[in-house]
Amino acid sequence: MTQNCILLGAPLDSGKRREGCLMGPDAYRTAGLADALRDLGHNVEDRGNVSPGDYAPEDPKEHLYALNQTVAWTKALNRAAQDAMTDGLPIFLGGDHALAMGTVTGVAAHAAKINRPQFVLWLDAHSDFHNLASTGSGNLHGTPAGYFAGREGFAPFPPVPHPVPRENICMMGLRSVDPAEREAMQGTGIRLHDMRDIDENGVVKPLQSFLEQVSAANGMLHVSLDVDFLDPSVAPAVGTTVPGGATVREAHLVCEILHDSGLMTSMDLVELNPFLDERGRTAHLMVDLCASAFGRQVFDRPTRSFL
Ligand code: HAR
Ligand code: MN
Ligand code: MN
Ligand code: MN
Repeated sequence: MTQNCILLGAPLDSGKRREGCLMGPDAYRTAGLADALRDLGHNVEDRGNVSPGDYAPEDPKEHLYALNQTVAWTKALNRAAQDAMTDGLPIFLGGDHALAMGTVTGVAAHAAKINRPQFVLWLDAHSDFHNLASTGSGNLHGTPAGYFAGREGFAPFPPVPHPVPRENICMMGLRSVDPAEREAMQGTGIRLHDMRDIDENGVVKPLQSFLEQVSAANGMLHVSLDVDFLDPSVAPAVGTTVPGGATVREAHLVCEILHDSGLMTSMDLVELNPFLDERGRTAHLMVDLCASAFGRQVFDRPTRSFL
């Protein structure tokens, strides 16, 4: 299916202390993302970069790092996401994972407008399910899933009128989950697939099962791909490396199945830090994965062959 892909740069670098993710959008452009999607027959519009606008100076006594800046980004990205959803399939070029506070709440607001349920596939070493009280590091890129799932304890962030129901969230690749996050997710119905689960069962079965749920509900599906879903040996350009991640083929297979499902309606590419890359290899791998999610494959399979 031909998609109207809308590239939106989100050079947000405020979700943690180590800088460099602000270069992410340009690294994806340099690595040829737009042409890769066009070569697959899609329409591509690059809307340039979103800006957070003005925000108050940060309070040096504040435990939360760059709080005001991240609130400003959240508002701007929420608006940009709602706008883009009316025109096509947005691909948000991060930026660190704090951007998902804006992108996911924005796409979920759009889904509510058109009366469809929102689903989220979270591909990440981390669950990012803290709230502002539970984060030990004060790094807000550890909180977006908690925010869009509607956890309490997020003022001064905007309230979330359309939280993503926890039963509509699937996380794959987990291998770094803090005790407070584990407790907050326990018994909530979030589908949690850690790396052991993937070692034992592979990516296909858990993904298929989730996609069947999305399809049965006529849901919208947001896919949030964190670079650290992948093993750092193949994707070194990330600040928070956790060994034991997904292989190149596991990640491609997830993306290929996503394409065949025809269910994805929006996507984030996050946590790429080009300053840490080796001759662009991580940026190129992320572009290749995105291409798989938009139909690049050796031989065509019948659409929705997984169902
Ligand atoms: N859980 C840790 C914290 O809250 C680490 C969070 C790191 N998050 C990311 N994104 N790198 O997935 O500080
Ligand atoms: Mn196709
Ligand atoms: Mn993350
Ligand atoms: Mn992560």
